[in-house]
Amino acid sequence: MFCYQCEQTDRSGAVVGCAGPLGNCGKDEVTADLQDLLIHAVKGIAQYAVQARALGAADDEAAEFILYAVFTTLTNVNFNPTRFNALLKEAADVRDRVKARYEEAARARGLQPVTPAGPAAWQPASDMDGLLKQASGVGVRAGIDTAGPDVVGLRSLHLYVLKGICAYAHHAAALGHRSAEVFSGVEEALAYLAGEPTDVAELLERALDLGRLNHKVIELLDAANTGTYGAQQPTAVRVTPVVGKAILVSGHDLRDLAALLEQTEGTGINVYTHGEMLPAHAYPRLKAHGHLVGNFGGAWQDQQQDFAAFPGPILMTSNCIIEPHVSYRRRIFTAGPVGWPGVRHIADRNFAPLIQAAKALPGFPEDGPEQFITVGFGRDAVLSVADKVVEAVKQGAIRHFFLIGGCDGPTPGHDYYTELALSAPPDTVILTLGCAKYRFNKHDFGEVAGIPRLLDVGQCNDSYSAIKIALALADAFECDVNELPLTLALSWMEQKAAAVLMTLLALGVRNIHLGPTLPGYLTPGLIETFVKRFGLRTTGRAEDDLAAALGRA
Ligand code: FSO
Ligand code: SF4
Repeated sequence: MFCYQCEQTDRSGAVVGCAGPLGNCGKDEVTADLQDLLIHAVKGIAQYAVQARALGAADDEAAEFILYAVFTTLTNVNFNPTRFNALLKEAADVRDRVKARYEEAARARGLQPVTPAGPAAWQPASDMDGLLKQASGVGVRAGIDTAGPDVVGLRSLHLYVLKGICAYAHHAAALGHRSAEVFSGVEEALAYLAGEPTDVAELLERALDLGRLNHKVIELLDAANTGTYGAQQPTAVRVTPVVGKAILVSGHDLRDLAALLEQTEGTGINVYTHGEMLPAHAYPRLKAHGHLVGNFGGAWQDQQQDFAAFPGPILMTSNCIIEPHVSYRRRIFTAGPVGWPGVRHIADRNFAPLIQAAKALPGFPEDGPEQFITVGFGRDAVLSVADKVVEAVKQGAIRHFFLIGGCDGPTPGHDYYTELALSAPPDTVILTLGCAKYRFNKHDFGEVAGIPRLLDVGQCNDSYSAIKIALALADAFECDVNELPLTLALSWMEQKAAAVLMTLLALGVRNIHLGPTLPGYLTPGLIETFVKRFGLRTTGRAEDDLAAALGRA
């Protein structure tokens, strides 16, 4: 096992990375190795898919399988080796189907089909020992001795950005929003990696291309979410319990939540959001369900205490899952790409077992004290007051904007984001998104120039909205986005954030504060390149970064 895809990675040895038997997230070495092999297998599908698509014989079901399979390998998504064993067999079948379609299309045009080398030729070993042997040669560090650390670092960056893209595109596809351009971009990027590229400059340019592709993907996801459930509206969300039976829903998948809300309608069971599901309260067609009563707990890393204290079943619709504690192991369920050995999985959005569990569990015996936070400042809500904001900046009432968000994590360095938000002066506005918001979203920031100082844009999946807001402000001030009085402080914990980072860099956004540490797969040489070319910097001391930001404004 070797894995360095997330911010939690092991930094205690000479080489940064989790090397087993257990990663810091709890991923065991069998699961990690099977995930590596699954990535190898989907590269093989992609090699044939690129050829098939070029001949007009695209297999979009295969493309969706790729999104799903890659999503299962993201940090804190799926820890179940049995699922990976099955996915590997399915990947080989999908590859054979795409290959057959391609060869038939080629022959129909009088062409001799090509046989790509590398992952396309992979055949799954018949037993676990054989699969693990196969996995040992295909991990992210394969080729490090010959290609060198910078090449391997950039290939890793490429893969992880692609993982983020696949996760976002999977969520969009779940709501029926699919794009041939995205499918094709994902297939091409995987096929490119299958060829073990070695050109550093080309790898970097193509990573930026992936950032551009991700921009299209998050636009697609934004259209899927707002098109299906309406544009987010500022909404007060109760953060304390309501008496009665209860179900808690975590993760990012709005379609899963919507299905659960429909199935619990009229049952008397209250539904609560956890972690990244919080912004769901702001979507008109989700909040119309009166039994979506509130938000419970904090960010993903608090889930063991939050779930233990919750008196009903819990549904994880995407990352981040942590090893379920024995106190709630029998009442947590997974859906979609998520998995944990021994935890009941609901693959078809039939949540009857969850509803039955809710009825059998006590629920909350009484109401908690009334306490609310406000969410729902997606692009529509913020841009509807853009004139007011621009005027307030021109008159000096608003001095600076901070975008403080991303993916939270358990390491102590994440306190930086809390300190930065809490020490930002009263004439500043804080935009936030992702689970990093839980570091400060229950604090009362008050208002400035008639608008709330804390604007919750949504999930990390809503980064399209944040980008749209920044670009619209730049337009309104007739300046470049880098000339805005705006500081971006992002925590990148996992691969979706890596995708968003590349999107921002590809859009020309400079001087991003990234932390709390930089990705382990970026070598010192690559970091130097990122610093020089994009002004990328690590988060420093909050007070220094704050002073620098305000001095610049
Ligand atoms: Fe957080 Fe987890 Fe949204 Fe990430 S719950 S850490 S990028 O997976 O997803 O912000
Ligand atoms: Fe380590 Fe992160 Fe990989 Fe888990 S996902 S094994 S914590 S690098």
